[in-house]
Amino acid sequence: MDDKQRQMDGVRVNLAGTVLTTQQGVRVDHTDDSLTIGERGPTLLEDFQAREKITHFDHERIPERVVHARGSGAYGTFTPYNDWLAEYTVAEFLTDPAVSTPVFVRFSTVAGSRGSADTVRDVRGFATKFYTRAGNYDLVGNNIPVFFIHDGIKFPDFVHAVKPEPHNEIPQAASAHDTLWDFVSLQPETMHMMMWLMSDRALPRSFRMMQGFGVHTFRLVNAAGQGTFVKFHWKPALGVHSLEWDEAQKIAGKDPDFNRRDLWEAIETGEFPEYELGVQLVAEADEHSFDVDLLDATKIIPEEQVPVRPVGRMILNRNTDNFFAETEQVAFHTANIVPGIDFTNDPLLQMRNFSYLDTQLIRLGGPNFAQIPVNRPIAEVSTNQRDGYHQSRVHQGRTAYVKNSLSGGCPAIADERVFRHYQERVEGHKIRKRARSFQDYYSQATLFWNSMSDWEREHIVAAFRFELGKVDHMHIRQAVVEHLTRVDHRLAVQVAEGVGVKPPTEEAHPNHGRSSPALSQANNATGSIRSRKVAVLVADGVEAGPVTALVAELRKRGAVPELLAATNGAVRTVAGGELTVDRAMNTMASVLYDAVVVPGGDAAAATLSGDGYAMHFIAEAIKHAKPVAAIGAGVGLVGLATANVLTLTSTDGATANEHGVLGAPSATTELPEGFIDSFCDSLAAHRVWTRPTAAIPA
Ligand code: HDE
Repeated sequence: MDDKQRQMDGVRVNLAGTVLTTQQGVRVDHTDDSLTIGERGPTLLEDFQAREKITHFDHERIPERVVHARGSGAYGTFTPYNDWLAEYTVAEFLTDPAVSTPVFVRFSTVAGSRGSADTVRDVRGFATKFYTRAGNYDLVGNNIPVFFIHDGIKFPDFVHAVKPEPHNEIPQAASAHDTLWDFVSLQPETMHMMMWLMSDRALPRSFRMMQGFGVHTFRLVNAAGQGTFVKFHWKPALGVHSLEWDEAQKIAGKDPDFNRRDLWEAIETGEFPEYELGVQLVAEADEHSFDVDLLDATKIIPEEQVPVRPVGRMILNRNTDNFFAETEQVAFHTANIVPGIDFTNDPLLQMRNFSYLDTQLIRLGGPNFAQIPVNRPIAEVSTNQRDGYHQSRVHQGRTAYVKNSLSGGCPAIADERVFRHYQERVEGHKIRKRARSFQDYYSQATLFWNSMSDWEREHIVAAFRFELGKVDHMHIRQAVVEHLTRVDHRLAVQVAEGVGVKPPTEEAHPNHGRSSPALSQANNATGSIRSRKVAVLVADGVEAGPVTALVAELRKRGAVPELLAATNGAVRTVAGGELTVDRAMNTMASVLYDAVVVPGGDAAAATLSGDGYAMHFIAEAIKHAKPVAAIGAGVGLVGLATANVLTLTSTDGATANEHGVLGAPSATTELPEGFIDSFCDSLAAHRVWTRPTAAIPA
């Protein structure tokens, strides 16, 4: 049991073995009918039981978050690897490997409302509450390292633009509409972030397969009071992987809880999500040695310039007991910091330090939200703050002020392990003006574009075409293209051609040619197939030998194969045995899997070839660039499913063909050597993004 669990123990309620009562503890014997006069008479006001129940029900909802309303949370621990960071910070939770700090993490989308789908094109929130022994520290980050704007005063404008349009509340959780792109076209500091948003980073395959970033430059402070600039990074142990856009849209219908379910199931099955915390450090003396301003949250420091140094590991190992009590009521605040960490003058961060506390007051209904179990520090809390809505502490004694003589001077002012603000000399005129050093809007958008692999670029172009193609006003499409030409001329021309506006004629702003390979997802895979879901399509007459071997080996390596057939139950094998079906095909879809296996057996293949759902299942997996393995008669099915648009099968049985489809047509009793390894390699690489899928109907 970790510290946080222990601390929550007094408030957990388990109704097993209890009897039903009212809120006042009065036992009740009849809850199905309200109190009336006679069988058909009016309901009585004195029915306190019904009134209490209905009143409570009427008040069950609290306002959803203005942004990041849709979220999923889990508990875990963070442990530093060693103490190397102690030179830079006094924060024990980052420097003492003997201390495992409990955490609560909430992942979220930004634009959609609480019930919206998980797989929309959006930034993902990655907010971590560290319950440290020195108080709570909240690292409230995103899965994209930069932001749309650089001054917090623009945030309401941005959010109003991206949210559903006010006259008709359309579209839900989508950026492909006029107001967002109107905003973008008039606020070019958004360009870097928009490149990320149009990339696959906005479509994570799993919360367990995305990076996290603190975004702002923060400050570490050591025992001598010296400051060092710091950028925080989370790197997922499973590598960075994304969905395909068509797939993401379909999942939004087939399983709107796709990412939430993935997180929940991973933890339930002991496949604990893991992330490494890393830091980029910049000495104060080097603050001005970059070609961007470190206080500008629309910029990164390329990892090639300042390496990300590993600090420790976070493991999420416990699901919540109650979504509302924990995930909904968790209150993050950028100003929840502990000794050893401090702010910088980043104007976005400064405004957040106001906003998060303010928002909790209205959302959680008063100033005592830190007493809600999920928000309670494990550090001792001893304040003179009193009363207010939902006060649940019973303070004893007659003083609520310092200094005092009546309570022995308690709580006393500590003189060690206290938070001391970093001392920074600041001088200047009071002005309302954009910093000159913030006015480079394009160079890092270009850096991002230059760092992408070919397939990532294709996806970005397709995303711009999709999004702008949904914008009704042609002048907005044109204006965005004019900004894009300052990012990269070829990109702008391709987008313009796709959305029917005038392509920019000349390259007035030559591409600077610099890149940062660390930004490409192609360089962020880890070779693991753990928890990847593989659909195995079966029917009566399946050749069991080879597929059983494949399934067993996939399980052994940590993947999750599932057998799907037209109906639940079992299918008969050629040899007269049975294979248990995990799921009926009509309850699932290929978009919910990472790969598909089509086993052999003539009768099974014949049945599946006549099942439109099965054929669509295969075709769609091919369309979405997923690894596909076909065995024996299954090989023919793959060709059939895709109307032979591509040459899809190789015949040697051990290596995937150029389109990443693995076929072993003559394997009846056992698989060719190397088949399983090839399939696993392909699964670890996640997708065969080079497969030409455009012509495949699905
Ligand atoms: Fe937030 N943001 N934000 N934000 N944000 C909120 O706080 C806000 C910004 C982020 O899982 C709200 O409790 C302003 C950047 C996450 O509960 C609100 C500005 C980044 C979460 C708010 C920003 C974020 C929030 C809504 C511009 C990435 C979800 C409810 C100055 C580094 C936390 C709430 C959770 C939530 C305001 C900018 C990330 C309204 C004013 C930059 C992950 O307070």
